[in-house]
Parts: sequence; C-alpha cells; structure tokens
Amino acid sequence: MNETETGVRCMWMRGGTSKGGYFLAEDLPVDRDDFLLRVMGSPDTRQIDGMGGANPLTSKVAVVKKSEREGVDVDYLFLQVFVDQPIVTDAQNCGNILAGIGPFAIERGLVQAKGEKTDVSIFMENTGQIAIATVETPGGQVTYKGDARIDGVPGSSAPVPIVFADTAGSSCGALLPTGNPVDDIDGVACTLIDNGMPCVVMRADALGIKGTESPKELEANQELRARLEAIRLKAGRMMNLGDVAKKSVPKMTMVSAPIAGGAVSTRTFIPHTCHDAIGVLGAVSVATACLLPSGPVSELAAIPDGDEKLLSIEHPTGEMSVIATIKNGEVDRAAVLRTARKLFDGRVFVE
Ligand code: NQM
Repeated sequence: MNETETGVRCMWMRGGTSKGGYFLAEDLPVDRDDFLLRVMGSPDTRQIDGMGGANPLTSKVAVVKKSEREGVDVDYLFLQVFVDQPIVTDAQNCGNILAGIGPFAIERGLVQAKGEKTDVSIFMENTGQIAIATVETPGGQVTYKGDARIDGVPGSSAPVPIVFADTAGSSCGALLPTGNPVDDIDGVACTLIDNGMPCVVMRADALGIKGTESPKELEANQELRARLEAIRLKAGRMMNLGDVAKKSVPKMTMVSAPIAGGAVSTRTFIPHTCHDAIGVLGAVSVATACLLPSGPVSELAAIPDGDEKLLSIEHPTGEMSVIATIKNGEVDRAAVLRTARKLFDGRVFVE
C-alpha cells in the first residue's frame, strides 16, 4: 500500500496566529509539492477539498527533522502553500509556525524534555539561521495549557518565548539590501529591510490611506493593491530576490503613528492578502526599521530609551511585542512571545 491508501502521519497545530500541518521529513512522499497541494485543497479559493482554511495564514506546512548540526536540535523547513494557485514555496520563513516546532519535536521524540522547561534550538532551513524556543514541559511532557495571551488568538495557552540572533539579511544578504535606509519606488519612500523577513516599509499616507482601516477595507481597495504590487515587483529585484511575481516575499507594510501607546501602527499585505495581525519575523523587521536613523518608519515611531527596547508593533487585532537588544548601535537579538496548540495528531489523506 502507498500513502494514497494509508494516509500520511501529520500533526495539525496552531503556531502563533497561523495554523498548518506539521510533518516529519521522513514521512513525506517524494512528490512532496503535489501531495501538499492535495492536503490543503489548493488551488481553490475555498480549499474545500483539503485541510487549508482559505487564507495564506492557514495554508502552511512545517517539515521537521533531527538536526545533524553541532548544538542544534532540529531542522525546520517552512512551506507556504498558495491558496488559489498551484504553488508551494520555500522562499519565505514563518516565525508563527515556528512556535509549534519545539512542542512538535518533543512530542515526536526528536528532542528529550529537560525539566519544567525545555529549550529547543531550531535551524530554520529557509534562511539558514537559528532560533531558540522554550517549551513548557512539566513532568517531562509538553503542555499547551497556560496563561500566556497573544493578540489575534482567543484565550490563553502555555508561553513559547522565542529568541532570534543573526537574522539580518536572512533572504536578501544584508539588513538593508540596497545599502540605503530609504529608496524611492514609484514616488513612494520605502525602507527595504530584511531582519528575518524581507519587508518593504512605507508610510500609509504616502499610499493615500490613513493606516487605521480594517484589512477587509484595504483588500477592497483595488487601486492600493495595484500600487503595492507594482512597488513590490520592483522592490523584489532591488532586494536580491529576483522576480517575485510567484513568491510570497517581500511583505508590504504600511505604517502610521501609534494609536495604542505602541511604537508604530501597521497594516501588512503578505503580499496579496492583508494580514489580520503581522508576521513574527515581519514584526522583527519592522521593529528594526523603526530604529534606523532615517526613513519612513523611524520618523513616525515612538522609541523607548535604553539598549533593551520593548517595541510594541500595533496591528489590526492588537500588537506584537518585540524585545530588541541593541549592541554597537544595531539590533543584535530579538525576542518575541508566542503560544502554540496541538489541534490533532493523525493521518492525512489525499485521495
Ligand atoms: O513573519 C505571515 C505569519 C506570517 C509569517 C506572512 C510570519 C513571520 O503571520 O515570521 O510569522 O507574513 O506570511 O505566520
């Protein structure tokens, strides 16, 4: 029997404000991409014949294996399965799905729990960088129960703090791939930045919006979408990403002054759907842009003093706190709080 008849072992998890299928690399069939399209039910705007939730944030996959790298527990490959096109891409990373990797690795026996909390070091294959996630493991078992709350997710769960170091230039080769804090594209001042996620950061008012609109209102604004896509295609080449027509990067973030006491307010297209919140590494990149000496974000952002800066990145459903540690005037490490939850563990069928 092959996987068509027996199904494939898979865990479905919420990681941060995203959701997707978590697989051990060894469990995936050789025709991986075709298989994953069938798993999600893509291409179809409703993904009715699959597990996907008809949104890029719920059409995500993690592939995990024990790492052979010195000092690293597991390797994590993130795959974005497009909803309405037959595309599976590893061109971006995902810091939300990352939140489920530690618990998944422990549950599958790739990592041994060590006491009440277990640090899991994760090599992110998409960008070649390492994150350390701390998983609650009372009595040597993963628990998902806890009091940690993150905006965009109802209720509370066990905290999964994650620390990133050396994420600058993850996909673009440099924090500022053009070497400039500001570039003009189609008459709009843009910061092209990559501190874990390639992002184009622009002032909302430069694109004729307030920046406080709901994601649905922004998605209905066809003129805005066309302008953003035109800028994105040019920015992709400038950011060493080549032709990004079929890629989910760079992300397009429009910023305005904070409205809830945070550092800055954001609306992000990822890149064709407007995010209800903001991606984790997207938030780290925007927080880093806030700290540049000049540019469309730094002129708006409210920045706390000190070398350990808590930057609250406001988004449509709340905020994401990024703790940026500054060394020699640059962001050296970034930490975020996420939660994750196991939703099912079983076998997924594609026929
Ligand atoms: O930026 C959405 C998400 C993401 C990615 C996206 C993410 C990140 O919210 O690290 O988490 O920008 O595609 O899961």
